[in-house]
Amino acid sequence: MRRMIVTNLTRAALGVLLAGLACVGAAAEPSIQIVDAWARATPPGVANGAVYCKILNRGSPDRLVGARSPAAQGAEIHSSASANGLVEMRRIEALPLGAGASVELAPGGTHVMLVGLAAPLTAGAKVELTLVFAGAGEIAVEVPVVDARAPAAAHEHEHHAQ
Ligand SMILES: [Cu+2]
Repeated sequence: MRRMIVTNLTRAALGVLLAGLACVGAAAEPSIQIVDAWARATPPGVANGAVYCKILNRGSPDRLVGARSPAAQGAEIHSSASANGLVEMRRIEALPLGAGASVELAPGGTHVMLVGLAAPLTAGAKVELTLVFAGAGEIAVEVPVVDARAPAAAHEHEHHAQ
């Protein structure tokens, strides 16, 4: 009987110790960091929006494999390439992130496309976005909406021919 109590106490102590270790682990710096995120403001009636950011990978090689946002029906990873003066976009399944790499999602290049916006993206508002990585898991970011029409004319033209 006495021996059983001791065992239980030991278990409890071990549990506290493990909980402490778990906390230390959670406080460690994440291997993936999202910085300088922004979304382009969209005029009324436009179905899609684009999000840009920098992804810093301080850990081992990883991949961005998906995204989602409550602001849109879907979120896709797109790459862009210029050919004969036209910017063409296509959906990619994954964006590789080498060890120690810094990858920039920028107008005219790779971006996260918000497909089927619930409402126009208004400058000054914020969009919640969750990026899904194969290794690092899910990372949520708050993305400020910025009015920046000029640099992305080609990109928007591709989506919304007028
Ligand atoms: Cu796109």
